[in-house]
Amino acid sequence: MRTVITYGTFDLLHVGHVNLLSRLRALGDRLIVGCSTDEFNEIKGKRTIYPYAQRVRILNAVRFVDKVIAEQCWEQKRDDVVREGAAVFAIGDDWAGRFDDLEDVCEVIYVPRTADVSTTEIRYLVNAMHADKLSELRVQVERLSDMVKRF
Ligand code: C2G
Repeated sequence: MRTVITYGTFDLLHVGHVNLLSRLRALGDRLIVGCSTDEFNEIKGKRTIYPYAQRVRILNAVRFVDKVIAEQCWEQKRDDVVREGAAVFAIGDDWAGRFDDLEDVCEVIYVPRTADVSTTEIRYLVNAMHADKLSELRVQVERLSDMVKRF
């Protein structure tokens, strides 16, 4: 049983995350995901839309994921790798080089990120759509109030 382990926030799960989870699962027979807790995201300086419990539930629904654990700090990876008997630590190549120190306990692999998709971008697009809707509503309210004034 070849276990692969990875870590991340996985907020607003999107195709970049699914591509990564699929690729990592294919590296072994079992994929464990360390999902960043809300408290750890504060340390990472990341704001999330979905709270930790929802992000865990969504990850558990992904067929490539076999087990989800809490990621509470940067330093837990080594202990997790040993406890879970992980043969591979893998993560997107935006982290290339950052976790090479784990090479004495497991293989370290950085896989290419999926281009042109990110949680940040999705949040921006949703906000922009919301802003368009708001300005449309504002125009309609102004038209209505003009009509009311005329009667
Ligand atoms: N990812 C990807 N392609 C994207 C977006 C994300 O392959 N378009 C990958 C990232 O490289 C990462 C995983 O999906 O491997 C999760 O990404 P995030 O939720 O942004 O997690 P991150 O903030 O990178 O947290 O200790 C490690 C950190 O917890 C990683």
